[in-house]
Amino acid sequence: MKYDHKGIEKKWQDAWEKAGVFHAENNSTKPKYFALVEFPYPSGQGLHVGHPRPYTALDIIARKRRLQGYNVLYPIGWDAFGLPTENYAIKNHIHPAQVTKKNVARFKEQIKSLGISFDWSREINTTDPEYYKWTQWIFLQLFKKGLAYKKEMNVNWCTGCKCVLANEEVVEGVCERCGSPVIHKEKSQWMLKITDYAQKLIDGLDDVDYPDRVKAQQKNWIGRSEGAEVDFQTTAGDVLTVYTTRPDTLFGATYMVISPEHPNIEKWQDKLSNMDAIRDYQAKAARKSEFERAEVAKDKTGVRLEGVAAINPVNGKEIPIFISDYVLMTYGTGAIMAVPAHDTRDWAFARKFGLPVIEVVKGGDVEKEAFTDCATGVMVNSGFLNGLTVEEAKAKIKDYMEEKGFGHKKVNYKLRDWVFARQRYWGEPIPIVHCDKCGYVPLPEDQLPLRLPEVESYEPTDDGESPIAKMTDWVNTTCPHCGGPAKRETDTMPQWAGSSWYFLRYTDPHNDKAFASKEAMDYWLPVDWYNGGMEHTTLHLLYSRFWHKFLYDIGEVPTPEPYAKRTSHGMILGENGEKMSKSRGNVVNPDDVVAEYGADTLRLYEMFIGDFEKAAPWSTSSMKGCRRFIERYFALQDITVPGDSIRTEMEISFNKTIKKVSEDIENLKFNTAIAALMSLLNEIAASGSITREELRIFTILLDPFAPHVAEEVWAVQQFNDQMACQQAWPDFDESKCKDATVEIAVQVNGKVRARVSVPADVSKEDALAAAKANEKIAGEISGKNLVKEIYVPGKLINLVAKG
Ligand code: ANZ
Ligand code: ZN
Repeated sequence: MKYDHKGIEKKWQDAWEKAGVFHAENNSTKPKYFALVEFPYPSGQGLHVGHPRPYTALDIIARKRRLQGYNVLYPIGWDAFGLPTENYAIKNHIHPAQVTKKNVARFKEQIKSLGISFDWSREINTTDPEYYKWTQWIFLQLFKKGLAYKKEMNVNWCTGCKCVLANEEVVEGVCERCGSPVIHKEKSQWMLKITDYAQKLIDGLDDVDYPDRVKAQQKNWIGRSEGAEVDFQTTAGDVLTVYTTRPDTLFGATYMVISPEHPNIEKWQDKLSNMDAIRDYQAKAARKSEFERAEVAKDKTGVRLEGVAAINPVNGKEIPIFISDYVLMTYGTGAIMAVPAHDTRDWAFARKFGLPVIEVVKGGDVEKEAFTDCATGVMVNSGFLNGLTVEEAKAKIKDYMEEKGFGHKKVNYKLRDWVFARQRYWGEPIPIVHCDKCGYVPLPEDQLPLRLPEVESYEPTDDGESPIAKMTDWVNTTCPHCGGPAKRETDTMPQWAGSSWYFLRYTDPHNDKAFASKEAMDYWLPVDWYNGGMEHTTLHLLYSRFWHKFLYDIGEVPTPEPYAKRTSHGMILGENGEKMSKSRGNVVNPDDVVAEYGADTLRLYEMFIGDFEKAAPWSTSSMKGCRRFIERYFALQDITVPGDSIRTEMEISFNKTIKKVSEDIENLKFNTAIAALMSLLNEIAASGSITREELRIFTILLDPFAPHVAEEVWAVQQFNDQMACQQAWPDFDESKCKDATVEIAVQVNGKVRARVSVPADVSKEDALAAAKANEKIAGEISGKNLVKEIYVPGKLINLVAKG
C-alpha cells in the first residue's frame, strides 16, 4: 500500500471534529488533565515553523493522556491585543479589529492543518469584549485592594512606539519590540503593586515543578537581598538613610552617594553653594537609561555637594556627599554609603575623585582593586568588629545599630511595580473614571465591559496621549460616585493583561456571570503541564503567577499556584544554524511542508529534530527521513499476517519499546521515543512480517506523534469500530523489557580483548567462566597469575593478570 498524506489528513481532521473526540467535559468521572501551551499572538506573518514545536509536544501529552483514560483539556485561543496589529492598522488604514479577525482566521486554518487535538469549542480571544470584560473586572478587584494605583513616575519611554514600557520590555537600553532607544520621562501612570507579592512569588516556587533554570531566573528577577538600613546624621541637621548589604563595612565608609533625583537635594538647596553644577548633572542623568547608569564598567561621574556632609555613625567622622548616576532612586533608599575598598563601583569612583580607600576586610590588595569576597576575609580597622569574619561582623553590627537606634535589618527586592498602562488604542480600556471631587473612581461592575470607542485614526498623539483622548464624547462622562462631570481614563492596558489569566477562562469560556465558575476551576485547576518560551519567564510567567496569587488571596481561585509543571522548548533555527528570518533567507514555511510532505511528517520531524529544550537547526534531509519512516510504517500493512498476539521473538523488543516511548514522552525526550519506534520498525521489517496485534500496538504508540496516518491504518485494518485516538495506551511487562542476552566487554589488564554473549541474568561466576572460555581471552591469560577479577554486571569484566 502506498502512503499519500493528501487524501488522509483533512479527512481525519474533519472526522475528529465531527465526532467531538477532543471536547473536554466539565463533568466527568475520569481523572482530569489540563495541558496548556502559550496562546499565540496572531501576527500578520502567519504561523512559522517554531509554533508547531510546543503545540505538537503537548499534543503528544494530551493524546497520550486520553489514551490513558483521562478527561483532557487542551485549549487554544488568541492573545490578540498589541502593537504590531495596531501599527499595521495605522499604516494600512484598517481597523485593528479587522486586522485581528483576518490574522486569527489564517492562524486557525494553519493550526487546524496540523491536526493538533485542541478543543476548539473553548477558543478564546483577548480582544473579545466578552473576554476583556473580565480582564477589566480583575483590574477593578486589584484597584479595590489598593494594588492598582496611579503614580507620577519616571518611566521608560520608547521613542519608536511612543509609549511607556515596563522594565521587562527594555533590553539593554532599547525597546524589546522595535529596537528604538528608550529614554526616561515623567508620566502619571497606572501601576500594579506586584512588589507586594515578591516574597510569595519566591516561596511558591518550592511547590511547583519548573526547570531549575526557570526558577533561578524568576528568583533572580525578583532579586531578594538581605541587608540593613542605616541612618547617617548630616550637617544640615537631618538624616540620610542608606540601604546596604554590607553593614559590616561601615568603618570603611569614606563618603556617601545619593541619586541625582534624591529629594534631599531640594531640601538642602539653600545650603548648597554649587547648585548650578548639581542641576546640570541632574539634567544629564535624566537623559540616560537605567541600564546605562547601572553598568559597572562605565566611567564614573558625579558632583560633590558643597555645603552639606554626613557623619559616620560608628566613628563620628565627617564624610562628603556626592550625587552620581550609578545610584538609582528606584532601589533601596536612593542613597548609599560608599565603601571603596570593598565595592567595585565605589572603588572606581574613589580613584577618580581622590577619595580615601580604607581596608576593613583583610584578604585582598585594595590598592589594586576592590576586595569583594565575603567568604574568606577577616575584619580590620573596624573597632569592636576587628577579628570577626564578615558573617559574624554583619550579625554583630546589625544588633549594635538596633541597640543604638541608628539602623535596622531590611530585606529589599529588585522587583519593581508593574507599569500597567499604554498610551495606545488596541488594548483593554482601563475602567476608571477621574472626578475632580472624588478622585479615581472605579466603574461599577455592571457597566463592564467598557468597550473601546470607535476612533478615526489610531496614531498616538504627539504629546504621547492615547488616540482615545481625542474622543471627547467618550472621555467626558459622569462620576459614578457623585454624579458630577468626570473624565474616563484614556490609557489602555499593556499586552500582558489578557494573558495573565486566560488559562482560567478556558475552564469555563462561555460564562457570562463570572470569569469562570468555581466548580469548573475546582475541577480543572491547577494546569497540570504548561509549556512556553524561556523569553516569558520574567514577563508572562511572573505576571500570571502574580494575578493568580492575588485571585487566590481574595477567594476567587482554588489554588495558590496556577501551573503545577512548566517546561520550555528551544527554538527552531534555519538550516544554516542561524535564527530564521526573512533577511537571512532561511525561513521554512510550515504550510509548504504540510502541503508537500504532510502534517504527520512535520509533527514527527519537529519532535525528532533534537533535544526539545534546546535550539535545533532545520534539516530538510532529516525531515524527508521522517516522511520515509511514515511510508514504511504504512507499508507494514502489506506484510501483516493474522495473529492476535506478539510473536515470541518480538516480545522483548515490543515491551522495551512500549516502556521507552511511555517514559520518554513524560521526560520530553520525544526524539529518542521516535528513534525507538524507528528501530522497532527496522526489526519488524527484517523479520519479514508483522502480526495484526503487533501492528495494532505499533499504531497506538505512533498515534500521538503522527495521528492522521495512525487513524488511517486503524480504519483500513478495521481493528475495531472506534478511532485510534480512542483506544487504550498499551502496557508493558517489566520482566520482558530486558534482552535475553547481553554483550559483555572483557578486558585483560584494562584493555578490551573480546566481547562475550551471556544471559542477561547471568551470575558473576558464570560470566567469569564464559569470559575465560573465550579463545582470545584464554590465550591472553594462559600461564599468567590472575590477581583480580572485576565484574560490572551486564557490562564489563576486567581480569588483572600478572607474570
Ligand atoms: C555598602 C557596601 C559595601 C555595599 C560593600 C556593597 C559592598 P544588592 O545586593 O543588589 O541589594 N546600593 C544600594 N542602593 C543602591 C542604589 N539605589 N543604587 C545603586 N547601588 C545601591 O546590592 C546592595 C548594595 O548596592 C548596597 O550595599 C549598596 O552598596 C548598593 F563592600 O553598601 B552596599
Ligand atoms: Zn465624583
